[in-house]
Amino acid sequence: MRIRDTRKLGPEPRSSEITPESAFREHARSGSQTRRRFLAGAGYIATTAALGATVGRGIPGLWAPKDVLAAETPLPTVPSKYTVADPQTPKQKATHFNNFYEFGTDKSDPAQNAHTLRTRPWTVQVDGLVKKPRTVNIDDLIAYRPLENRVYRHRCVEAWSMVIPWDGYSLSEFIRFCDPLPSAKFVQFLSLADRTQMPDLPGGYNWPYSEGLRLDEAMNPLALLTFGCYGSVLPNQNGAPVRVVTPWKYGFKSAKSIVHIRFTDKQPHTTWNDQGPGEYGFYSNVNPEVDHPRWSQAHERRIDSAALPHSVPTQMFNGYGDQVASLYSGMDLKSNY
Ligand SMILES: Nc1nc2c(c(=O)[nH]1)N[C@H]1C(S)=C(S)[C@@H](COP(=O)(O)O)O[C@H]1N2
Ligand SMILES: [Mo]
Repeated sequence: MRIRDTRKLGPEPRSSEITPESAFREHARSGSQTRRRFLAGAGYIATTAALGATVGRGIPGLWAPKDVLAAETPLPTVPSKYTVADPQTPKQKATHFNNFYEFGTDKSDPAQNAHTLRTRPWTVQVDGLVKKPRTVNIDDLIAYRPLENRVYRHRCVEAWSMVIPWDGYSLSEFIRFCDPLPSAKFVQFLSLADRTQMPDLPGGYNWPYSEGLRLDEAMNPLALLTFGCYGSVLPNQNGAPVRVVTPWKYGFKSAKSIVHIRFTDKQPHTTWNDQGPGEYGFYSNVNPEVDHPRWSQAHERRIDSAALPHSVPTQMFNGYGDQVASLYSGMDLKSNY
């Protein structure tokens, strides 16, 4: 598959630069009018004076890293056609019942412990089968495209689910920018694994957390490169400062706190498949007809605005079949679980 971005990305950075700031700025500028207005309303000091003056420190006038460090920092978002009618999960629940094993294996651990994660400075390394390996600054990445507010169902393989408004843009947009070689067939996402920031990093796992997608899955518009939820920057426990969200797959496919994106020609290893190969496959599409060896996947416990979790039937591809089923035509989804 040839997926080079044909749109203008601004001048090529000098070979001495590793970060494509100029290219990201070019894009940030086109949307900057609306964003400045939004940010002014949100209490930001909007200034263009420094535009271009700093390198690798984000988009001046859009992002001040010291502000972004604060929890609850609002993100400028645009409405999205991607939404569902299901009642949303209140933010309090979505941010206090988490899986982020690097901060402990109980659902309440991440909210309690993830404050030790430092999300600035933060870079994402992009390499493997790409035309040009790069290291991208997180603030440039955030400003690269307008951030859509997308409400997705979120189904964990453990059979609980939520409905969460995420803020981000299609992963495909960034992959086009990365310009993978025609030989690239998969993309791997690696999370941060740093004992100094994750003192409870549990033993027995193959850190760093690794996940992956086939490149055509990653290019599906539903796959979201995610920087926020509920209109604000991601809380650390939800995978700050950047994660992936693939709503038709079980939640473990969506790696949190990503520091490295690698394009490969072979299926990358994935943490949960390493952990339990008979229980967690590479594809991990939500499928009510393929049970986990230890429990049924036919229903899920929906955690939403109701006082208590309630059972709802699980939908094939989590209800996103019209958008993703064609990716798997002719595939046996029972053996490719
Ligand atoms: N790095 C990392 N990413 C991760 C996990 C993890 O333990 N570590 N857990 C996964 C699982 S099992 C789920 S269900 C979702 C949970 O996301 P949430 O806490 O934002 O709901 O994150 C996924 N991404
Ligand atoms: Mo999960």
